[in-house]
Amino acid sequence: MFTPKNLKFQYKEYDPFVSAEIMELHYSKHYLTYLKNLNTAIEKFPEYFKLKVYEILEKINEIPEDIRKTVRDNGGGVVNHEILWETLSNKETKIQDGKLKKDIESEFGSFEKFKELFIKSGTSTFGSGWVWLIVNQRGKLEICSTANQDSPFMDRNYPVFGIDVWEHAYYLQHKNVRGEYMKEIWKILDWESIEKRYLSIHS
Ligand code: MN3
Repeated sequence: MFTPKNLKFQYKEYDPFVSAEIMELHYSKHYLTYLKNLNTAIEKFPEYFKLKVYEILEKINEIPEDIRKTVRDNGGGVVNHEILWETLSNKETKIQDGKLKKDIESEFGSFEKFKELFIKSGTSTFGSGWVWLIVNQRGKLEICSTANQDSPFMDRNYPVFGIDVWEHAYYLQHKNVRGEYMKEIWKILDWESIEKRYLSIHS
């Protein structure tokens, strides 16, 4: 069985950047449901419990057809949300000088430019999905979006961090104004954890 990863803070501690109501719903209803559905599907082929969920996603095309779609949607839902929980702080943060900042500046021109492109990409993603900073197969930083709960791991890209742009992530607080949500959640990105994720793929 795959077990849930805890949030780093209490629901109300993310307020006002992300409301307690949204955090609770997002974690306890959406995330835990993806996890439950994933476990139910994998129980039919329990040898996959030996892998990490992201390793299952990397070989999604080899997963028995019987459960492939369920694993794609729910396994993606699990991995994507766990990256989000890991990379969210509960207070306003700033990126520190380091390899990630340096590499973002050399790839996107400046950190501000990167932020602008990322928020724009999240705001304009059509329908439900995620926007990501990935390290692509050529080892380059890139902004991309994925539809539904598809995960960058399925394309053998490495997700450094991502923002959930499904309506369940913002609608109760920002209604249809997704750009406002993007700006608010951006403020509490935990750049220390994000840098750690970035450095871990180089080690
Ligand atoms: Mn979500």
